[in-house]
Amino acid sequence: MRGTVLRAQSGFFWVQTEAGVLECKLRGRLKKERQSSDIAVIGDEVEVTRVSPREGAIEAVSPRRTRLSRRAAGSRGLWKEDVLVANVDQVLLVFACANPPFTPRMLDRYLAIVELSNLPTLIVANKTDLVGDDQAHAMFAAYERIGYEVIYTSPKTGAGIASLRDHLAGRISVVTGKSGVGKSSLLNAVQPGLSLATGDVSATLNKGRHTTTVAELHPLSLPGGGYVADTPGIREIGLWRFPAEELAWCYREFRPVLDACYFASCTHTHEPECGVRAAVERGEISAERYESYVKLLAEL
Ligand SMILES: Nc1nc2c(ncn2[C@@H]2O[C@H](COP(=O)(O)OP(=O)(O)OP(=O)(O)O)[C@@H](O)[C@H]2O)c(=O)[nH]1
Ligand SMILES: [Mg+2]
Ligand SMILES: [Zn+2]
Repeated sequence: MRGTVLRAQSGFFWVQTEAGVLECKLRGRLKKERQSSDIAVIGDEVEVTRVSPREGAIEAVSPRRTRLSRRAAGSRGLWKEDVLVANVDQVLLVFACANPPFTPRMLDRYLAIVELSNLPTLIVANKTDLVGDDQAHAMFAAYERIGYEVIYTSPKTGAGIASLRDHLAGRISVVTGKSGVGKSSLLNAVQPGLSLATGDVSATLNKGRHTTTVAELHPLSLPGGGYVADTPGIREIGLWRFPAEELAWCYREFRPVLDACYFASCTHTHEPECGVRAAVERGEISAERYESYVKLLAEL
């Protein structure tokens, strides 16, 4: 049978199949072939055989369409890729228009991480009721101009919930955003009873407590199905070992002018004949986004 991994913990995998959810282990053969901790992760499409009414064995894992991964410490000072979720269709970055206040710099950080993973992004501007539609649109206009899709929502008034539902239907989505922006409220509005631990988990991590997080895909009862991934998300991935030379490419509106730099290794900060800085001067790249790039680069 074909199935989708919903949850993985200590060598056990909960796989959604046409016969319901089966608790599975990996066939020994798979473990020998690939000596890694992420042979199967949530979101993976797998082939299972049933060994009892509720149990199965994972025989094969299909090639991943996309992945959300983290760079983890490897042996001899090297890093290794640690896949958190497979077959991710989109990452939802949830921000509140107010309370907590909207910080474009934080959005830029998240966007850079998602761009590096080559995953589509949907920006969710939540709590529009607190500032009004006009101001909400003004706050995110710069991101729409550079080609990001933004939806404007408020679980309080119901605004944008139908649109959010359409975007989630039939896809695997990772939802992230800092504590208090309204992720749980939004998902509850989409599907009552659906509440994720995302923010709570990152809040715990920030306090430095050590918690084992169980990543999980929550099935959606929407047309075409769909899943929302419950993971610590982008925060946990962070900027650790982010390749500085790829940061400019992760600012998507910089891409068309990167060829115009005189130096192939241009960092776009001080070099002469820099295509990015020329584009900032011509007003094609916003000064805010450029400053945000320079600050983030310095951090890396
Ligand atoms: N005014 C207003 N308040 C909202 C809206 N959405 C959520 N809230 C409130 O914002 C607070 C935080 O919402 P949550 O849904 O718990 O936020 P969260 O992102 O899940 O937070 P964590 O779980 O801590 O990561 C709650 O008091 C909500 O009632 C909204 O659209 N408008
Ligand atoms: Mg929450
Ligand atoms: Zn340059």
